[in-house]
Amino acid sequence: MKVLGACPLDCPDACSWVVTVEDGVAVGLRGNKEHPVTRGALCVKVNRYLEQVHSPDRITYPMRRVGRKGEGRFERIGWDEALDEIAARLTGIVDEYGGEAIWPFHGTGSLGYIQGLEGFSGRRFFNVLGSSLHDPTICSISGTLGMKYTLGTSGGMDPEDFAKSELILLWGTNPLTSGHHVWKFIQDSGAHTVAIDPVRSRTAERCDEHLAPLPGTDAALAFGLMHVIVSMGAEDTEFLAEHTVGWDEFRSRIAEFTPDRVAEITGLPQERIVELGERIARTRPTAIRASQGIQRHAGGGMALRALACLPGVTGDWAIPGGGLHYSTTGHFKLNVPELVRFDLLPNPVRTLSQTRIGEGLLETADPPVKALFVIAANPVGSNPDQNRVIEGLSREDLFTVVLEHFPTDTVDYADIVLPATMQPEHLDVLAAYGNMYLVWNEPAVDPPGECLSTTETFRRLARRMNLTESSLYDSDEDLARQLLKGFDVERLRSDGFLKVEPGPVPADKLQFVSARAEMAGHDPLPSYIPPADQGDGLVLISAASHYFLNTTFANNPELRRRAGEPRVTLHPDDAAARDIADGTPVLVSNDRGSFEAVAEVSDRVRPGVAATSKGRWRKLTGGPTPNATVEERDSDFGGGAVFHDNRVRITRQGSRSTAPRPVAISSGTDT
Ligand SMILES: Nc1nc2c(c(=O)[nH]1)N[C@H]1C(S)=C(S)[C@@H](COP(=O)(O)OP(=O)(O)OC[C@H]3O[C@@H](n4cnc5c(=O)[nH]c(N)nc54)[C@H](O)[C@@H]3O)O[C@H]1N2
Ligand SMILES: Nc1nc2c(c(=O)[nH]1)N[C@H]1C(S)=C(S)[C@@H](COP(=O)(O)OP(=O)(O)OC[C@H]3O[C@@H](n4cnc5c(=O)[nH]c(N)nc54)[C@H](O)[C@@H]3O)O[C@H]1N2
Ligand code: SF4
Ligand SMILES: [Mo]
Repeated sequence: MKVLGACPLDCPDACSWVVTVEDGVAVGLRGNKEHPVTRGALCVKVNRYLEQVHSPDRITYPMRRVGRKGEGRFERIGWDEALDEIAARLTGIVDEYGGEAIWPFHGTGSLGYIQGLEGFSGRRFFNVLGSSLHDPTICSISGTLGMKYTLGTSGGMDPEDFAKSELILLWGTNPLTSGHHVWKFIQDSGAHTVAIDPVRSRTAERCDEHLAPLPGTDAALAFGLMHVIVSMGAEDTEFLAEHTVGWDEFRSRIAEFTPDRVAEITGLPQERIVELGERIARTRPTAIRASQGIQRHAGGGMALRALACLPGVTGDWAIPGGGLHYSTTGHFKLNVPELVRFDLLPNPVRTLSQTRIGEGLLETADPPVKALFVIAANPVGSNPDQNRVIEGLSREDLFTVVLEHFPTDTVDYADIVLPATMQPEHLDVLAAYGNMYLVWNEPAVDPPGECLSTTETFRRLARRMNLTESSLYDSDEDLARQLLKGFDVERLRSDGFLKVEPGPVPADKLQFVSARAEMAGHDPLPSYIPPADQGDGLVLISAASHYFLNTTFANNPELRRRAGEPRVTLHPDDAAARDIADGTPVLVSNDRGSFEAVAEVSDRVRPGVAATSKGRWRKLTGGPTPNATVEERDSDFGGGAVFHDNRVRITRQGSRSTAPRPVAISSGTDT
C-alpha cells in the first residue's frame, strides 16, 4: 500500500512523500514524483527518516524522572499515571499562580498545522487554562517583519519564477544544504548566479560569482549596490512613481552609501561592489533569494528591509522572474484563528519569547513560570546561551513536561516525558515556506508502543482535567477542515498537494518610508545597523549542517558519521596568527561559554570569520555545543535570535591531534 504524506521538518521545501506500507509497517519512503517542487527527491537527511521511525532509541512510553534534573534517569509509567500527575500539578499551579505561570514552549520539530508549530498544537487546551502565549522568535521573525514593513506582506516571489530570471543573487542563504529543491529552478533559468556569503558554502561553490562580505553588513552592501544603480540613472522612474512611497527620502539615504564607504564597512573590494551594481542595473529580470542566515544579526530585520527595496529601485517587482523570495508563508490564507482559537483565553495574557527561555525561566516574576511544556523543541541544543538555558531548566520548582521522539539533551531536564508520534503515524497539513504548495499528510501506520500525537495527548489531558469546552475534543480531521475552510480538501487529500496562487507583491505600494516601522519604534527608512558584538576575536557563524536539521537527526548514526567530528573553519591568516594548523584541537570561547572542535584551515571563510554548524547534541558530543557561546540577545525586529552575531576566541588545545582526520564526505565544514 502507498500512502501520501509530507515532510514535517523546518525546511522551506515541505516535500510531498510516498510511504510504502507492508503488513502495517512503513518499509519505504520516497519523494512524490507528481509534486512540481519535490519532483521525486527528498534529501540526504530525510532519506533516512524511516531509520529514525524504527530506531531502538525512540521513546515509546511515558516516563517520570527519578534522578536529579539533567541526569536523564527515568522510570516507565503508564499514561493514566502521567496524565493524573500532570493534571494535578497544573491545577495546583493555576490555583496558586494563575494560568500565565504555564508556558507552552513550541519548537520547530514539526511545522504541521495540526500536530506542530504552525497551529500551535495543543493551544486550545492552553487557552482554556489562560496560559502565557509563546512567540516563535527563534528562526525567521526579523526578516519577516523587514519584508512586511517594506512590502505589506512577508510573501515574496514564487520561486518557480526563478526559471525566468536572468540574474539571481543568493544572499545569505545556502539552499543546497538548507532546502535544495529551489536549485532546480535556478539551474533551469541559466541565469548568472552570485552568492553573497562570508563563507564559500556548498551553494557559493556552485555559483558563477561569490562575494564574501563581513557578517552583518548586508544592508550597507544593498545600499552600495543601489548607489551604483542610481548613479548610472538606471532606476525605474515609472515604477518608483506609481508603486512606491518615500522615494525622495530613500534616495537621500542611498546617497550616504558611496561605494568606497560600503567597501570599508563590508570588507569587499570597491570594484566588486561597482561591478555587481552595474550588472544589476543592466539585467532584467534580477531576482534575489535570501533566507534566514542573513537575518540572525543585530540588524537582520533592516537587512531584509533594504534587500526588499532593491527590486523596487530597479522595477523588478513588476517583472516575472524579478523580485525577492524570502518566505512564501504570507501567501497562504489559511483559517489559523479558527484552528488556534485565542478567543478561548479567559483574559489577555503575556507573551514569552522562544529565543529568551533563559530569561523567561530565570527572570520572569509576575507570575514566575512554574510549568513548562516543551513541544517539538530542543532548547538545550537549539537556543542561545546554552549554559543559561540549562540553569533555567534545572530549577527544582519548575514542572517540565517534554513531548518527544528521542531522549534529547532537553528531555534530561523533564519531570514527565511523553512519547510522541512521528509523521507517518498521525494526520497533518503543512504549507511550504519556500514554495506555493499546501501538502497533506495521511497517517500510514499505527504508532509504536504507547506513542500519541500532540492533539490526542491534549484531548486526553483535557478530559482528565474535566474541561468542558467542546472544541478541545475536535478530531484531527475536524481541525484540518476548520483550518482549510475555502480550500478543496478532497483534492488536497487525494493528490497530496495543492498549489496556492501568490498574492500581489508589494501588497500595495512599496514602503521605502514605513509608518508601521516608525510606529514600532524603528527608523522610518531602512538603515544599516552594525553587528552588536564588536569585541575582539572572530565572528562565529554556526549555520545549517548538511546532515542534520537543527538538532533533529543529530542522533542518527550514519548521518553523524558523515558529518564527522565538530569542526571550526578559519582563514589561513587567522589560523597562522593563532598558531593553529589544520587538524589542531581548539577551544572556541567567549565570556558566555566555550566548546571544543577541530580546526580546519581553509580560505572557504573570509578573514575575520570562523564557521561551524548547528545541531549537535551535547550528550553525543561530550560537551557544550556552539550555542554555549551565543548571546541571548534580540535582533532589531521582533526579538529574533542573533546566532551569527557572535565573537569568539579560538585557541589551541593541547598538542596537535594525532587522531585520524574525520570521515569527511564533503570537504570542509559540514555546511
Ligand atoms: N540541512 C539542513 N537544512 C536546514 C536546516 C538545517 O539545520 N540543516 N535548518 C532549517 C532551518 S530551521 C532554517 S531557518 C533554514 C536556514 O537555512 P539558511 O537560511 O540557509 O540559513 P543559515 O544556514 O543560518 O545560513 C545560510 C548562509 O548564510 C550565511 N550568513 C551568515 N551570516 C551572514 C551575513 O551576515 N550575511 C550574509 N550575506 N550571509 C550570512 C552563512 O554563512 C550560510 O552559508 O534551513 C532549514 N534547512
Ligand atoms: N547556533 C545556532 N543555533 C540555532 C540556529 C543557528 O542558525 N545557529 N538556528 C535556529 C533555528 S533557525 C531554529 S528553527 C531552531 C530550531 O530549534 P528547535 O525548535 O529546538 O528544533 P530542533 O532542534 O530540531 O528540535 C525539535 C525537536 O522536536 C522533536 N519533534 C519533531 N517532530 C515532533 C512531533 O511531531 N512531536 C513532538 N512532540 N516532537 C517532535 C524532534 O525529535 C526534536 O528533538 O534552532 C535555532 N538554533
Ligand atoms: S527536509 Fe526539506 S528537502 Fe528534506 S525532505 Fe524535508 S522538506 Fe524535503
Ligand atoms: Mo529555522
